Amino acid sequence: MKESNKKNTLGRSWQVLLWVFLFAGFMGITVHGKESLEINAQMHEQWESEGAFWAKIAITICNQTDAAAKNWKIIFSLPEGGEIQDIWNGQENVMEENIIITAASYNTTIHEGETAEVGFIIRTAEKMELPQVKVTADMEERTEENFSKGYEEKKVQLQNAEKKAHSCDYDGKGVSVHGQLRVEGTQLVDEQGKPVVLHGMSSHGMAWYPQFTSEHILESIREKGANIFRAAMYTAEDGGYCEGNAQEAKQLTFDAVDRAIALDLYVVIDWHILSDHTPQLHKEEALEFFAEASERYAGNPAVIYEICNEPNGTDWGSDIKPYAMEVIPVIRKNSPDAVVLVGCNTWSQDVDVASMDKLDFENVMYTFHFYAGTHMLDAFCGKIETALRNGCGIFVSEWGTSRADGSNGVFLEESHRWLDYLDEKGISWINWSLSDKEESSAAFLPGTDSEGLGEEDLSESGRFVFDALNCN
Ligand code: IDC
Repeated sequence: MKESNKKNTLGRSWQVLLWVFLFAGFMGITVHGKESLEINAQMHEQWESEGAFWAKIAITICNQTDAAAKNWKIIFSLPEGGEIQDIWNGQENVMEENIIITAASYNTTIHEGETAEVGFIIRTAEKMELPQVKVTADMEERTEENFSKGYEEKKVQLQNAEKKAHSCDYDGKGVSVHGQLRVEGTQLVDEQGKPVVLHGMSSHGMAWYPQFTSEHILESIREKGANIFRAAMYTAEDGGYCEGNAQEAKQLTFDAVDRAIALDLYVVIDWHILSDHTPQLHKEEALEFFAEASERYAGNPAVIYEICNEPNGTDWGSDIKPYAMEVIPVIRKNSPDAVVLVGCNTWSQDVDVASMDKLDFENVMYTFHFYAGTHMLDAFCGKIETALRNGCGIFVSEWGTSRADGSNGVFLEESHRWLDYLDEKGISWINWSLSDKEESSAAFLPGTDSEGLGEEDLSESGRFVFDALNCN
């Protein structure tokens, strides 16, 4: 894996049209010294597959001026036969031998102190270096109104934008470093009280794809930067815990949890309700299961309990909350410090509803689930923000790059926007799923040998998500 990092500082002028030339090198033109439009281009990863070279490139434009930059364009050329395979936050146009990337519908203007990030995957016949890149933008004319904000105020905005664009609090470290987690305000924090963000992968149904929860697979995700694994134990579907398979389902789950603990990963034990709609339906089994699980893992800082995956067609106040109020004390009796995740109605989307009638327990987080092809960020982030405002910590214990049926897509641009948003909010996430099922949300291609896993076995979703596990 190779990383090159080229940064250029360029001046701006107050002409309506500003041309900025960026070369992969350290060229800078300073016009006004203290204010600039800054471009950062990085080649994150390069790999060889299908007889070609692939590279993931990310370009960030930071507008550090005090005017809006509009209609930006990124222009570069690729060696013969080279092409863009996938792009997010921008659109590709080909003009003779030039590739011109223009804005997506939602980021044509980069306001003062803000950034635009574009990412793409290129495929070339030969191994390549970061191409020379030229960027153009139209700068908004300065008016009294947009100039009146003080430079100091701008500077703080710029520093924040810079932080957002180039850093990430996530460090991928595991239980031996972070220890017992707890919830402070709405933020998950570690034993030292430092905010912590977990990224990881969920199993598919433990009864159906246990081979993708092997030591080898868990080690592979850890190597990619994961620090959490979720064992999804279906309750109602065929092979589910409440369908006459309690012993087998439990054993598969505990075995996987043990492997994750041995690898220093945090691990979520997920009571995966789905077609059973309300957690009340199998409450007795849940109480028994969580009593046993919390006794087995009593005091183990790695273990997090998710007590109902996705209630649907039910009600928070009359069904889910009362269920949580019975299950949480059962867990806390054995494992008083354990973090507990609670699902909400509408497949764990109605965190806003739950936040208006909160649970009266410490160290509880509410789960929000999304599938990037179905649940658009703009339409759903309001629910998260309401919940946060009401003091509820949010944990994305399941999300997919596909549509909500686990298939179609993948929707990488939308996924990217979601992950940026979660990073910004310091929200942990777990992706669905570790399996080779013929559905686009699966991280592996059909027929993958779980013991001989290689980069070529990753599906489009797998490639995207495994890369995002480690967001540096
Ligand atoms: C899906 C699986 C699919 C399986 C189906 C029903 O991907 O192979 O046939 O469940 O068992 C969820 C659920 C999760 C779903 C997933 C994708 O938590 O169980 O898995 N999804 O549909 N919520 C929204 C989407």
